[in-house]
Amino acid sequence: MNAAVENPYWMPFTANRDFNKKPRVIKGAEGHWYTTDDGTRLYDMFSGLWTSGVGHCHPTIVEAVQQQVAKLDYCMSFQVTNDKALQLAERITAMAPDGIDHCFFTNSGSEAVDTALKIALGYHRARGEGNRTRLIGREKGYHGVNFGGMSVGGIVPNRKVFSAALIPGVDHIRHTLDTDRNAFSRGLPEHGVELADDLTRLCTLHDGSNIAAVIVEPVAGSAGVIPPPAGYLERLREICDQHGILLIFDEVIAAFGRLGHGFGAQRFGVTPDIITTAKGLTNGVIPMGAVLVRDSVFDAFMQGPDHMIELFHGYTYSGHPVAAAAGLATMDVYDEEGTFNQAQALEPHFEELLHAFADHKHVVDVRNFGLMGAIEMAPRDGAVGARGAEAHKKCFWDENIVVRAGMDTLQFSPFLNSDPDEMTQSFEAVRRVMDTLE
Ligand code: PXG
Repeated sequence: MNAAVENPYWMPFTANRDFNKKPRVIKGAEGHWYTTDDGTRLYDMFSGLWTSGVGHCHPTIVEAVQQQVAKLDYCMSFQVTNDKALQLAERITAMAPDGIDHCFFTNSGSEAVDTALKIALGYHRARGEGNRTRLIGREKGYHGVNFGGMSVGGIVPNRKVFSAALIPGVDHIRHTLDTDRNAFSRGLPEHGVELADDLTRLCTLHDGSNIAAVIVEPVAGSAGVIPPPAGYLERLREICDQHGILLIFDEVIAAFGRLGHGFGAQRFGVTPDIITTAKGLTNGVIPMGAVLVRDSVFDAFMQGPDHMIELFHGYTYSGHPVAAAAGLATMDVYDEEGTFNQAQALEPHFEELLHAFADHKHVVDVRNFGLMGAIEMAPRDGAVGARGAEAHKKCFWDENIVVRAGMDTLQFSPFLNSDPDEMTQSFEAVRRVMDTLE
């Protein structure tokens, strides 16, 4: 065993050796706070991992899970289903934009993305357009870590080692981060709608009739919160329509209140053909993802003999009853507590707190939309990411707050039902940390 790593747990997206020098272990949570193994309380500025919008261990969801696991712990998901999965599919398609009426369950966002890509390919083939095989992503996009999502994704370190195994026939449109023109924008940046026309370039190059689908996050999350330029998503929709290309919104982060609505599509007034989601679907309590599709997409598969499986795809745990029960309870909380309105009401305060960092000596950009926010710091000479990593550690150890650092960009995903004063105090703590950074 590597002497520096005695811990058998190989942690995901983690500097394992560094972590093991001084492990940070969380053993409890309630509302907006975590508790560590030494009893320290930590304020969570990231809502889990964009997951837990209504807070940790919400009693309504906890109780629903407890009851369900004692009643129906599992049931086969092929040719049979359970009552909770049916109810949840109804509930979230009712919440989805008009015309999006079918729901396929997965266990994560990565699986939702790979499922959506397969559905796009199957859709065109079922309609006699099997030549439409090309998939288009966007630079800086994050669509999970499975082969499809990694291939359409555009975050370089996630692709680098696996370059030879990326699926063929994938291309990318340009990202929309433009700090020269848009730094310190509040909400949607003014410049850059023309970047959507990069899709026209790819339609010219490959001929649009060969392209199956385009996948984008409405607001790029993992790459450091990159809201789309005003008018950009509308333009993408137009170009897709011109060429018969399916538009997929990856709403693993954007759905369920993060942008103040059930779905980001509703915030933007742009309806895609397919939506992928996860995270807030169960408030992070039990892993679950979903792919929502337009009627026309579903209908295209419904042909051939009735006894024949229409889509040869699915997971042992698709529509798991305990996950679905968590999802239903989460939807109850969203309705009963008016979570999406709470989130909208917090936006101005969150925006003020973030943009107050604009004058900080290390800060080169501040970006926000809905309850997604980022403070980008300049990298140190020859040590990209070091300043962000130090900020992350100091927030944790010195200020007892949990933030997320992607290289030198601090990211914030406040609870949808945050207490405004706690939000203020947590940003004061971030400033104290940033003031100590070289
Ligand atoms: N799509 C999007 C847009 C995501 O944000 C996934 C797909 C994959 O979901 P799963 O459930 O397979 O992890 C995500 C996940 C970050 C961060 O630092 C974000 C995610 C994962 C890890 C880190 O912002 N989002």
